[in-house]
Amino acid sequence: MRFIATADWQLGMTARFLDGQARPRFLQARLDAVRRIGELAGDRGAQFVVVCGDVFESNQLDRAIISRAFEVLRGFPVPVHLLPGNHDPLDAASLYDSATFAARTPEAVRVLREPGVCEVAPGVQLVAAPWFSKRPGQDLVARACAGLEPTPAGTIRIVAGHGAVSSLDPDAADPAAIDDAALRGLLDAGIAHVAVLGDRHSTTQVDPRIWYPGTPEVTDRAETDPGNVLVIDVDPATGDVTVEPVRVGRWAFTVVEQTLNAAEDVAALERRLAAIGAKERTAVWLRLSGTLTMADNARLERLLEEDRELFARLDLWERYRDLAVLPDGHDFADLHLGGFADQAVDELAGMAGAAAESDTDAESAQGALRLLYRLAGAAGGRS
Ligand SMILES: [Mn+2]
Repeated sequence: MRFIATADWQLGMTARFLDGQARPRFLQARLDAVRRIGELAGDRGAQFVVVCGDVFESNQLDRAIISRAFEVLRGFPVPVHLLPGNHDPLDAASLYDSATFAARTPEAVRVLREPGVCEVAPGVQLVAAPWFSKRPGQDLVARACAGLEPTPAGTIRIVAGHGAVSSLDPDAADPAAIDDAALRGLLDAGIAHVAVLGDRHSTTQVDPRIWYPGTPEVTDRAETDPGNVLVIDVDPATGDVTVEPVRVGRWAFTVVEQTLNAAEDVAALERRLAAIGAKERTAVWLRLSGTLTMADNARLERLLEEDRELFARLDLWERYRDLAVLPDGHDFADLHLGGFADQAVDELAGMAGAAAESDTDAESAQGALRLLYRLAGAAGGRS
């Protein structure tokens, strides 16, 4: 029995960090990824798709987002089961209870509203753990599984939940964390064959039978392996589980780190940016450090200005901006650090100027001066 597990579609996510022109493309890209999931389900003979929470970015969405999502889901060849997560919980303002949702729900769409077992195909059950508020205050997966007898022979059972597992949760005291040790125990006891979870946007194997599919299209630069769904096979005879991550995402969020101390470093950055493919679907955060002359900095500014029009985003990551610009004709004498430091600057300037360019002492002296300049806060007029 084959199905597709996915999660965290975050439809309607606005991505303010992208350039204005890129935002509508990104919104569309999330829907395109969903369309590819439907195609994949058809191509691979999956019986259904389960989306483990955060299908929508929030309960307060433009109606057009729901209509456009439905237009895509209407093309799905198999049922698609939507689990409400922390972004789209079944609370009083739930999008799943809105008039728009109710009026136009496509044939293929089923909302997993009830915690516990739900028959999705002959001999196939989901154990759903939907969210009813943003702060459930308890392990919803444990609650959904409570009191279940072992899976009857000939039946396949899949747990579908949302939230951080305790072994990967930085907030160990979070009462809503999913106790993955206990969940493993339930799988060992035959309560279910496999568990699929939303919330973590990077594809993650917690255990060979406990997985986060991750988001099918990247949402944040911190994600390590986004853009996948899972094609999962459960052997009805043996209960063996096989999981295959399949890429459906097309966008990339990238951090580019470069130290810039000379013209050739700017040229190297230029080559690195040129080598990135599909720039219109790539957002780049630059972490630049070093010290440039006015002329080299002007070259850098030109490069960024030109490339900015190609990328979905290309900008300095302000938190990691550590780039200084030397005024023209700067001889370091105006650092005015005082006392021994001034004396050290004089000595370094002498060393840097005296020897040939290839001389490693001169290079280290220049490096030390650039560092001093940067540390002294004389960074191109910024204070
Ligand atoms: Mn999410």
